[in-house]
Amino acid sequence: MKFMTFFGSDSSQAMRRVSEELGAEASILSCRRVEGGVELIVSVDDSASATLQQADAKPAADVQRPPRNTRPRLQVASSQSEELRMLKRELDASRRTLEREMNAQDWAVEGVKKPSHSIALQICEALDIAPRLGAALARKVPAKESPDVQREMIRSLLRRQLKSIPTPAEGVTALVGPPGAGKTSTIAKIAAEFVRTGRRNDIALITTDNTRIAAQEQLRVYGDIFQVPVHTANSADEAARILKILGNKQYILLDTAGIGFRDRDGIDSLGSLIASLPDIDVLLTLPADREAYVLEEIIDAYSQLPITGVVATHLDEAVRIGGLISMLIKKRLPTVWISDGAQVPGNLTAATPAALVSQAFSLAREFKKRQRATVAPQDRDENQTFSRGQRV
Ligand SMILES: Nc1nc2c(ncn2[C@@H]2O[C@H](COP(=O)(O)OP(=O)(O)OP(=O)(O)O)[C@@H](O)[C@H]2O)c(=O)[nH]1
Ligand SMILES: [Mg+2]
Repeated sequence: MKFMTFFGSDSSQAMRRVSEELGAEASILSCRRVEGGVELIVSVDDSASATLQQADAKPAADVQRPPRNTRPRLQVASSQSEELRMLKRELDASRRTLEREMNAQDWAVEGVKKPSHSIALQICEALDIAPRLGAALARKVPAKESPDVQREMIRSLLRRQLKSIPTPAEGVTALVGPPGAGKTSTIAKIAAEFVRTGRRNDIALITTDNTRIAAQEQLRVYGDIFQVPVHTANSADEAARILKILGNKQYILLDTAGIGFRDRDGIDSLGSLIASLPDIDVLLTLPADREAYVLEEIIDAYSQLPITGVVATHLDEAVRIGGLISMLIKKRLPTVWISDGAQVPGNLTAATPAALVSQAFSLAREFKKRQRATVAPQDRDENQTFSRGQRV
């Protein structure tokens, strides 16, 4: 076991450095605020660190870097015992807890730096807005205003910073994103809406997902139900050929295989597929129930694709969506659709900044209520985040 120290200007940057250097499985032993930022100490398994060091120690010309998907990561190999896998799960859970705690620390620091803006900061914190964006918003809200006015100003600032674009209804749209994000369901919901509004003959579906046995079948079942044609393309050439044949269709939706943000090779080949097809609109499907730092990893990994907008899914399962909103603002990504349930047809609406912001406030209110209900009366004063928190 070896110990390594990482430094970042804030907790998110330090965490990102750890995951860039060591993959996702490093275990974080401690985190502390130091001058100019945050310091993380992580433990590294010796065998993995040795492999990494050997690769790095070779002269540049000799370095035979393994393919990206076989790059040694600090992963528990599948041959290792169930006990180790459980340990890994526990470490993952503590990593998530640590991230939340560091976020809280970041908020505390912002509060100390700008005590006069504490009401606006507390509102942003309750929404789960990323600390840096929260601090920037709070700076724009005059501290002398009443809490109600400050809340309305934050609402309106968020609405102004978020962007949405009209839902596409012609050309070709590909849905991309991590596994299980809701790409196929969203495509089925859009197709169902075309059928409901008498445009069955205007639409066709193509799936390029040949990674899972059931993936193509899933879209075919929807196609059968709605009587919408579904085509399968197993290569870029095949996709191009099918698109040509479907030239008479007004709108074509392209379903793609779910690719995790660490699978750089997978995203590279998806990028090549998209690049080989003419005039294609690419929407990134983002599950709103993931933490902001996970969403950021997904967005960054997919940024090599010409993403024009986002389909925000799993909104019904999100505890708060300040993280999603922060990432959409930070990465300047407009939203197109919002999916808030698994039901097909249904549970899909055109996204607007006002709807997202209003959802963010109502989720934050529910979250705060639940927090209050679970904190014993004698502990309420210690639960600073919510006992001092502003009404949202
Ligand atoms: N609660 C909820 N469930 C959803 C939503 N969208 C999709 N699902 C469910 O999430 C699961 C995965 O949805 P899919 O549409 O298959 O996701 P996908 O992105 O196509 O998945 P892969 O093809 O495996 O990458 C299914 O059980 C869906 O019913 C949503 O907005 N809310
Ligand atoms: Mg799918």
